[in-house]
Amino acid sequence: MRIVVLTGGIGGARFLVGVRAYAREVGAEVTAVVNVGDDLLLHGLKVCPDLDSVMYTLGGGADPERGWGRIGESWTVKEELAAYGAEPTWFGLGDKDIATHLVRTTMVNAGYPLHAVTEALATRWQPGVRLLPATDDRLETHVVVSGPATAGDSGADGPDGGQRAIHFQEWWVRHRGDLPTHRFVFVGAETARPAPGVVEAIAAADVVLIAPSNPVVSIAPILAVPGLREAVAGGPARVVGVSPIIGGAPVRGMADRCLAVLGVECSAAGVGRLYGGRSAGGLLDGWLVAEEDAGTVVPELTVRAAPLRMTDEAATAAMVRAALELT
Ligand code: GDP
Ligand code: FO1
Ligand code: CA
Repeated sequence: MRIVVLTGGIGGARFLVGVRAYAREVGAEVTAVVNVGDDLLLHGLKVCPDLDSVMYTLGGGADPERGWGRIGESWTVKEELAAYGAEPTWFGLGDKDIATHLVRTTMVNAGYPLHAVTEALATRWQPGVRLLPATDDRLETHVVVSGPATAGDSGADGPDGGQRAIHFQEWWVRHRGDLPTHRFVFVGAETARPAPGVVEAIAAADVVLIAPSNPVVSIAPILAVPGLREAVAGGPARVVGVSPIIGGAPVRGMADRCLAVLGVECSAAGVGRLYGGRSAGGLLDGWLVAEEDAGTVVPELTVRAAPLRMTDEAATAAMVRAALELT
């Protein structure tokens, strides 16, 4: 059995721990197609937050509380950079984490495509599933905001007075999204190509799972890569999604704020409708919601309720089993 998972970072990484456990049980092979929209260049280093969250979490090196970066981290370089006033100081790179970015940046500068770099880094971490970036090309989530620009803000003032685009990380990490926000833009999406192996994995899959990741800034940037949405919607595999929203709220993070920008209701039904039923032109055959949201109805979609909190590997594996029973 072959399973493909579309995933972002922290939430998706936790989900993949359950998918891996389930796959070991039934002898399935798993390919994770990971969002690259969060990626950014800083201090000369290429940082890939979602790929790293997934790699560290599956490899046992992630800080379980933060969900990103390494466990047992130190921040000496970060403090030294701040002492030089080297911006941005609002995005902290841990000392251990920096080694990952140095290896990645060295390989990218030597001409290796991101999927090859990811494979090389994963050799150390042995995540137990195949990790593929959605694309090797530049695709960055930027956020169009307005409101007073503060010193050091990136993005130029747009023609419509005061609106400007800032990188998703600046929007989220520096401003916690507390700015008038107009839309999300996936810079580079028009010319990005699926990374080698992605379309093939989807075409060969028995099941495609959409992780309970942030639908707006984790899953949408994957589907924005030309050819990927069609590969999923038009592929042979059953497609099942898992709701990141329980009882009208995200379990953590800012998916509520992102959905509000799109004018999508922050609910299991709202996100189910956003992905849409495949027979109605959308993506999904099945939609797994929390027991709190039992009774959710999405046109043209089979909805099922199950415990949806990823408290540990066994709970998540049970969630995965419930999702696969929808296929
Ligand atoms: P990010 O890229 O680091 O933000 O991580 P993801 O986009 O992959 O996942 C973030 C999403 O995971 C959030 O919208 C959360 O609501 C969701 N999430 C986190 N923990 C759980 C959980 O235990 N159950 C469910 N259903 N969703 C969760
Ligand atoms: N999130 C923060 O809130 N503050 C940080 O300083 C920060 C640093 C950081 C460094 C490397 C990395 O891979 C992730 C980091 N994150 C930080 C988390 C990151 O913004 C999120 O994991 C995702 O991009 C959200 O989807
Ligand atoms: Ca993310």
